[in-house]
Amino acid sequence: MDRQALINEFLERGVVVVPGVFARDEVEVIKRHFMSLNARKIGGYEGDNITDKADPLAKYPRMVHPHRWDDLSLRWLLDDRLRQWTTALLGKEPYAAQTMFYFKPAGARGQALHQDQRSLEVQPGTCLAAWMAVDPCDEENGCMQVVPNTQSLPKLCMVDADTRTSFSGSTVPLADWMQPEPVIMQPGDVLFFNGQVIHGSGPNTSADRFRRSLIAHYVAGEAEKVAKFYHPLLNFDGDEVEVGASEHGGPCGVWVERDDHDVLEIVGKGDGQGAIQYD
Ligand SMILES: O=C(O)CCC(=O)C(=O)O
Repeated sequence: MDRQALINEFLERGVVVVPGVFARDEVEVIKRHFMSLNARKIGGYEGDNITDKADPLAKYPRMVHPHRWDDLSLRWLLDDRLRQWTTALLGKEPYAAQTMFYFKPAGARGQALHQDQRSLEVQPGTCLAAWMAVDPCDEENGCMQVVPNTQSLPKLCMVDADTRTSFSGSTVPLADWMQPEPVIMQPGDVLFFNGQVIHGSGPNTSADRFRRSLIAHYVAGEAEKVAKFYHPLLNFDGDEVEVGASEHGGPCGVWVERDDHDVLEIVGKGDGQGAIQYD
């Protein structure tokens, strides 16, 4: 594996897959651990409001912030391999903000395209996701979809998502020059992408395959504020780090057509008005 080539890829495209960060037997232990928690109805996130009992996600709700009560999740979040990779990609050791586990069983909806910075609201700087495949992921079982080269975009204004294919209710529109790419991964591979990168996933259309993933979000070490939902941040030694609470909202970008080409216009707070070229 050419480490520097992977770092360069991240710097150029805002996204990179590092193969085999975790070994297959480690991932197997993680998989069994979360399946056992789910079987005991421990840790399912209720904030997604999935009330239809026939929805596959009702039986397998994602977990949000399990590192706050689950030692395995905490150890994974602060694992030295993730410390090394996140530090190499960001140029400075970040703080840990979040873990999530997605089960995504057969028939489950995906998550519409979005930017994580919209949720974490890191200031200054941005966040970095480390998304580990627990199962082989491909288009059939709803692998991740990313839009490379969107790492420098500002936050985009959200619109309603199609909730027949997405469990989350909002999404970001794409410019005419953007094309989501499927990310094919094997268990133990980690996809890294920064907080502005547009990403999401489609439904799991397989007959019987899960598409499980363990996800961490980190924030760049110079951050002074992060949305309250992600407090407390941790450093890689597991100590809590004090930062301020950022607010949601503020100016955001919408695509407008100019000379047959989509460009971004920033709307929102009065002083943020005006068209900016972000292509
Ligand atoms: O795993 C997925 O399907 C989507 C995950 C995601 O978008 C995220 O972690 O921000």
